Amino acid sequence: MKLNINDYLDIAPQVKEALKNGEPVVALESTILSHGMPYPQNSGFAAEVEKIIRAEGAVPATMAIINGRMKAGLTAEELEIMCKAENVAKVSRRDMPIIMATGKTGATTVTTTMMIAAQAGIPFFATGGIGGVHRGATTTMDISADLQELAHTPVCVVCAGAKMILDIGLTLEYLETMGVPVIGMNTNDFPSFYCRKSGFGVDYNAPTPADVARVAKFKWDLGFQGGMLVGNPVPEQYAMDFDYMTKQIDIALAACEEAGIRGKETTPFLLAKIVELTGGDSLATNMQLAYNNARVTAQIAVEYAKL
Ligand code: PSU
Ligand code: MN
Repeated sequence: MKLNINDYLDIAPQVKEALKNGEPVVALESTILSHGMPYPQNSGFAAEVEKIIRAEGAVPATMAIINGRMKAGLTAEELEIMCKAENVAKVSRRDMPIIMATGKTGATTVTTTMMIAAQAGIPFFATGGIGGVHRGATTTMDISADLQELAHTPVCVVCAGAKMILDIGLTLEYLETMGVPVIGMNTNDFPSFYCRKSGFGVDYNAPTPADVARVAKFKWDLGFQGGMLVGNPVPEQYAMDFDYMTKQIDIALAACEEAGIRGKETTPFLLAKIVELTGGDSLATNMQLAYNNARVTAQIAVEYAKL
């Protein structure tokens, strides 16, 4: 039986129109809303991100699973459902067929956002931070499915780096093994989410969004499989102190261990704990870096559409 993707996927009218005309579209995830930020701050955030993308001349497409159907582009009402996050699962690749078959609602991670973006034909995606190799992974084997997805799915993900809750060195090793280009947006250093540096280098320091678009074109024109990762540092005025954040993250990791948190609960637990420990300061930084990623991703998509 031939797949008719329309049996499973709803693309919002404005997104469909833009794709038909070869106009730039930017994919967004919903786990950052449902399991990454508190309500109601996430609600204002969701609206602002979409506004920033439109201001750059691109169309935003937030991904989710609603009542068992994949969505590329949400209405204001659907965004509110994801932000309120009542009975909203966190959906990774392994969860996707189950959530869909049982008609449930779930938020898409970087992994599942990439999957839907690829199905819809959207090559650029803005997020906050990606999942990666967790500290202590040598014994826990906790490696985010995001890294496998970057290896196989042709989407360019723009993030503010990876949080220090992860082992950034091992995360970059994994990406190298999987053949994923890691590009710095005007930086030689892969950023660490709250901070502009991590101490680990990137494969290429791209001076402008147009340079990222060119790498994407070469990679995909040549038929190389898989995605790309762009590390876009948080703007200087919103960056947090590296030593202070290192301390807070160590406290959060100890609390996670203490509470016996495992598996898919780990990342949401750590994110909420860090917001609590920093008295909300980290949330403000989280929002600003995501706005900055949305802006740059829209610029990359606009440049790519010209090539
Ligand atoms: N890291 C962040 N913020 C987030 C996430 C990660 O700084 O919101 C979310 C993303 O949706 C990412 C997911 O894809 O967590 C990774 O979860 P896990 O570590 O369980 O793979
Ligand atoms: Mn994990």
